[in-house]
Amino acid sequence: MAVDQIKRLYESMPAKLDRARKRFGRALTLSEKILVAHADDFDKQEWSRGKAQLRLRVDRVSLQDATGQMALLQFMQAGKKQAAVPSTVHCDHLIRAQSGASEDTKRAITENNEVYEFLHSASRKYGIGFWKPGAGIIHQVVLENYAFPGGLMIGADSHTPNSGGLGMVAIGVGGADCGEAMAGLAWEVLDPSLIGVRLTGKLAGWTSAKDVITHLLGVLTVKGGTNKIVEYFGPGASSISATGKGTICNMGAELGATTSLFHFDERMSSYLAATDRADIARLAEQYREHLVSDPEVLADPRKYYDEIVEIDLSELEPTIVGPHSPDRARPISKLAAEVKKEGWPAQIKAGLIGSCTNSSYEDMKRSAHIAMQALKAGLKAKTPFLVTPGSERIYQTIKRDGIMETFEKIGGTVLANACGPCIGQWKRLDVGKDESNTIVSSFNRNFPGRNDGSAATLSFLTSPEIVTALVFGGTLEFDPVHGTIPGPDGKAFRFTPPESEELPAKGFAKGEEGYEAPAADGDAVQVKIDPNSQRLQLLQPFPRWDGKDFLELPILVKTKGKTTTDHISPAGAWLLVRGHLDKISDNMFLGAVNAFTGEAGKGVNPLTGEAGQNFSKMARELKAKGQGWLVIGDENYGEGSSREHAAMSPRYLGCKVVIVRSFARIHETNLKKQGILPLTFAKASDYDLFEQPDRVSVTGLAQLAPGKPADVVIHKPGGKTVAIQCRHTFTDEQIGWFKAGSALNALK
Ligand code: MIC
Ligand code: SF4
Repeated sequence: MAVDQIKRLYESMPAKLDRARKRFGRALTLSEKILVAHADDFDKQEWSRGKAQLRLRVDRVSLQDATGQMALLQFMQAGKKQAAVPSTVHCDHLIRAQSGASEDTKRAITENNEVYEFLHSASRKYGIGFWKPGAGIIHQVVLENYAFPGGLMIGADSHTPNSGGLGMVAIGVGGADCGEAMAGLAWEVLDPSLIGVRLTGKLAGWTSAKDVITHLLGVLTVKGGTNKIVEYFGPGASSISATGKGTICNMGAELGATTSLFHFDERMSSYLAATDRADIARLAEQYREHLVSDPEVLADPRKYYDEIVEIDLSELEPTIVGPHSPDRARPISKLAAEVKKEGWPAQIKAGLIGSCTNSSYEDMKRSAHIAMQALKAGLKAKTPFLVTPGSERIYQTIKRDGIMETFEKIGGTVLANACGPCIGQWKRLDVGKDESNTIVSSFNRNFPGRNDGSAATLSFLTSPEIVTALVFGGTLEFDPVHGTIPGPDGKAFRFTPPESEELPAKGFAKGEEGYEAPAADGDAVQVKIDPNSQRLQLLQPFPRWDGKDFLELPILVKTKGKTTTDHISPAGAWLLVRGHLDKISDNMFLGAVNAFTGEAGKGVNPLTGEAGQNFSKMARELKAKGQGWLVIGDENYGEGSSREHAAMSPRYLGCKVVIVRSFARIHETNLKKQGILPLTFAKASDYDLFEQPDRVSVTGLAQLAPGKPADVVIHKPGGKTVAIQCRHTFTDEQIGWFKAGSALNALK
């Protein structure tokens, strides 16, 4: 965003915030200031945390190449000439990690040519900035170029909150939300509750930003942040670099939080200046009082936040989380005992650092500091070590400063500036399929099957410096903070804590940054989609609701336990067809654990009674017969990625209703947007009432109204029925989406 637009926003803030202070009758938190400053119509807007639906005007939209395909296809259906707000597309998710940066990027460009051509031509046409493959991971590139204090951004990726590290409200959403904002509509979100995290003490020694968030995940769990903003403040905050703050906000997505952010401070200023934005830093300094909470809030936070968590950074220990869930946290010193108790394989098969969460200069330098110590002591890495830099700037800078050489000396491979192994784009040949094994990374996600497609891989997440040290221990039983490993001379070797400056002393080195501006005349550009494409398919509108109740629907799947969007619509090889709804729908529920059988990806065919059948295949059979179906789900259903394929595929294959114990925010909205009815049990234990042969009706749909429970009847095989009540969170407008068949239909 141009600096004069930011200036206009800042200039408008004092008056808007004063109005809000008057109306609310109190001082404001930073989150509220940013939301208020972006209200579509402050006076008409109702403000009530956890209740009101906010209509906001966003400053930016960011898209990546996997979810961005659907976002753009939906935007194109709106028939606009240009994106109404500054937007960018980042090609990062489709590069497969195999042999190192340069070959992997070349291969990706050949393999994904069609998709890149589509994204490129659409970007040129609609006034969208285009970041080429290899330019970097969306969140790192956005942090380096676009994020700014006090801004509001949405992005079609759940880790969009990374920009909270620069004091921005940055929210992950589905592609439909992005398409609508780009079409010029106000963007809606539930007025979030606020968690205040008060930081005292100082980060020092081994402890890093990653430990703040992995620790907090242990405290709040993966659903603790749902429909909440996590706002960090307190004297400890200034001991964390801007990129460290980015790490914390990025991984706040794992809390299920709407977003996370820090108050503006001098660490943000230095980062802005180091990334060629000294003008924005100066402007933010000038408007500082509006880019932090009011003094009354800081003096008595409990009065202003719905929850308060206190973290003393000086007491915090390096933390490691996993396997299989990012909230399974413990200090590294307690890991060895747990590994023994649980019988997890202690040997580490791979160590990976980088990703959008942890690939700052500071992260790389601290990791290299550990690697250097080991090199000096003559130690050898015991496991493969993979590094994914977040951007071309980071890559060029670590190359110039000898950091890359250090990683290569310990046998590490520097991969492309892309998501790679973090999203399952990792061609791994060292372990057999279904072979139980352990990996450690500095990434943010560790759901089963996430990195290498194998649910038998146990993935642990921790800071990059701890990952680097573990690579030399080769086992989870090694605690790099307190323990020793044998050196080549037989003597015990102990690492000293990692050290690094936060920003490169010589500034960031720049290579070919990989940005391409949109065409001057968009009208002259044609969007390239081959009608015979195997990768892209133009969207057909979903059918309108026929006005009838849903009667006696079969249960396609009742999922048990964690059902992330990775379980509903896996990534990895399926990324190839993210722009082709029909083809990607073959992956539907491949990872979901069937509550009736315990099997993943398979169920009993409601038409034939046959067991062990693929969900997508069964759904297609039902669809061919004109028979709708429903899904029963567990807690925090749809956690994780923002991919709306997890809602579009079920919708496309005939799903009418999803009833769960609870939803993750983005997925619930995605279901609504695509015309599916998301319900939650009024009584969580009602989940247990559903059995495989049951049929389920949802009645009174014509009277569907905000706040009014929905009536659900379970029909048992003998003719017995059980009536239960379910809740929904539809607003009037959203009921309109349901009736129209999708939000997009309602728009037209
Ligand atoms: C992720 O980290 O899960 C992803 C891959 O970045 C997703 C987006 C996607 O599925 O393309 C996300 O976080 O939203
Ligand atoms: Fe990419 Fe992983 Fe970040 Fe998602 S979490 S944007 S897959 S690096």
